Amino acid sequence: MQLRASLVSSVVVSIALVGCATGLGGPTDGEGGAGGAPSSSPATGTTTSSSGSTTSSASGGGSTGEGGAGATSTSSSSTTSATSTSSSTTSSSTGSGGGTGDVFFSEYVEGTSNNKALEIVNLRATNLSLSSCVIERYSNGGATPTDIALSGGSLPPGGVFVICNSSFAQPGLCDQTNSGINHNGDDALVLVCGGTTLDVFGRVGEQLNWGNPPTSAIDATLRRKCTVTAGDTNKFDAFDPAVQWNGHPVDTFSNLGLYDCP
Ligand SMILES: [Ca+2]
Ligand SMILES: [Ca+2]
Ligand SMILES: [Ca+2]
Repeated sequence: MQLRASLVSSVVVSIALVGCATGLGGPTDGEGGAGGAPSSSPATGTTTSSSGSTTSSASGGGSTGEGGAGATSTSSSSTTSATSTSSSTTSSSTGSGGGTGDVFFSEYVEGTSNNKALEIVNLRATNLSLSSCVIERYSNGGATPTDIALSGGSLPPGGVFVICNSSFAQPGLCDQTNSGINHNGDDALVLVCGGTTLDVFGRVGEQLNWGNPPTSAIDATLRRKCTVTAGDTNKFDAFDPAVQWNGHPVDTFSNLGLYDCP
């Protein structure tokens, strides 16, 4: 399938893969490309177009970047401490979706133990300076946030950035780790870049495990619906994750670092 895919035009590949994306989705390729890369993945390590085609069964047009990001983040997997590698973000420069929206949370992981992560996508037409951004965590209905600064370089149009708890089970999927990524279902999370609120998960001031399984803020992985192209900028209105998110089983990591929308 790899060999064949590399010979077929990308248009045909995209169409074919869109068809199977919903059914099979990320599980095989997401994990193979990113999680499996450190030990043995011959397919996605170094090549460009063929690795893009291979991983695109999970991610469509943004695949080339994602493959690269998974491979590069291998280096960060050896340093599971508090900082990130900026190289992992620049490698996602060929991701798709740039210019079609804004910057927002594209995935939320509230897993077992310390398996907490957030994915941010840049759908702007311009680069995003990650150092201009913070995630504010309002714990347990509190009104005062704890700030988690993003580190790394520039997130290009269509690029995705993954920040995880420092003890996340698959650090190779993370562009940055920080012990402050420790939400457990009743904590509002706000993405602020350049002083502007770009997205809000949850409702500030309210302590609630928002939603219901499988689309719940607790014990689930949530991915933003493709109809969403900009964040929710209201911190204080009622929050129902089912409106803008799709739920997946707890500890699903297969789409971290990927953005599948057309
Ligand atoms: Ca909490
Ligand atoms: Ca809101
Ligand atoms: Ca994702």
